[in-house]
Amino acid sequence: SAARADDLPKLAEKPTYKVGFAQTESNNPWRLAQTQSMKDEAAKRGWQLVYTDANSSAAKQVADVDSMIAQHVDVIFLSPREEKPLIPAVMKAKKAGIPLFLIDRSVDANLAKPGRDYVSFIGSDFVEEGRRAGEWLIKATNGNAKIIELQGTSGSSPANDRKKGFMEAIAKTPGMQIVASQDGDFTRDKGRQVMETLLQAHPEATAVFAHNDEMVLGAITALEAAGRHPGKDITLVSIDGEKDGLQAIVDGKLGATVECNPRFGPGAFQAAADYAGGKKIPPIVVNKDHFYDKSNASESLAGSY
Ligand code: GYE
Repeated sequence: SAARADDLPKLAEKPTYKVGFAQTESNNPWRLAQTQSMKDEAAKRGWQLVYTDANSSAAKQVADVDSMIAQHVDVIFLSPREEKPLIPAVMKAKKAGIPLFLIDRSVDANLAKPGRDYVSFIGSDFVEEGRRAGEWLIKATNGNAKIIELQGTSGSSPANDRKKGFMEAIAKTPGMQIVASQDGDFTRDKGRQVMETLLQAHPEATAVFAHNDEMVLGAITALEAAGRHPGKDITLVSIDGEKDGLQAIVDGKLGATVECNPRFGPGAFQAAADYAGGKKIPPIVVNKDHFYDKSNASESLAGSY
């Protein structure tokens, strides 16, 4: 489109590239699998990878992108921790003439647009993931549940959109009620702590919707410590499909998890190569996600992370 030709930085065709990957944190298996996938693909292609880890700080992540710009990387792959604080990073890369791809998480669409301010967003449809979790929970509970929701990092696109999709799914079923909802920052220990507190306030809870597996695993620990029986007297659903999540399904504690695939390397690097070759990159590239429950969790364990 004209917008691309006029506004977006170009990428020359070269035998090899120096690419930046600005990771948000490394405190869970999903993040580690994503980083590994990016490193593996860089090695496979013989491209140089400038890797940074923002250690759960949006401010550090902005500084990390600054340093990539200063190092004149050819391309930046950014997994923005939160939707608004990473806007400056996107805009500075554009101004510096470095094409940037958002991978896995997105930024506020009112403030920066794919195809105009950055090349493309590559990742899952988080609204759809939340919707699928909600639809599964309606079936599993016959449309009657008092739900505790453990939200992902506040201000992040997966937290915002998973909540949105879940709410849409349960909206037309009056028996589905969210009794409490709190930020567990996508981590296992925060999930455990938040669940412990919310359970004391809401012992009547019969279901948990966690925005990722790590938090649901923390919730299972809290529930068991409180004498509850996950999978028996309370129904749990989450998102990701990491190894420990699949194992919790096999163990009968977690009901289901919607896959969110962390293996971005091949698709992200190919998108950059295509972009250099002058191919038109769609502004949004949606990953296909599977779904895990007791019918397939066991056979999926071997390939998980
Ligand atoms: O679900 C979670 C991770 O951004 C989609 O972030 C990703 C989420 C993923 O920490 O486990």
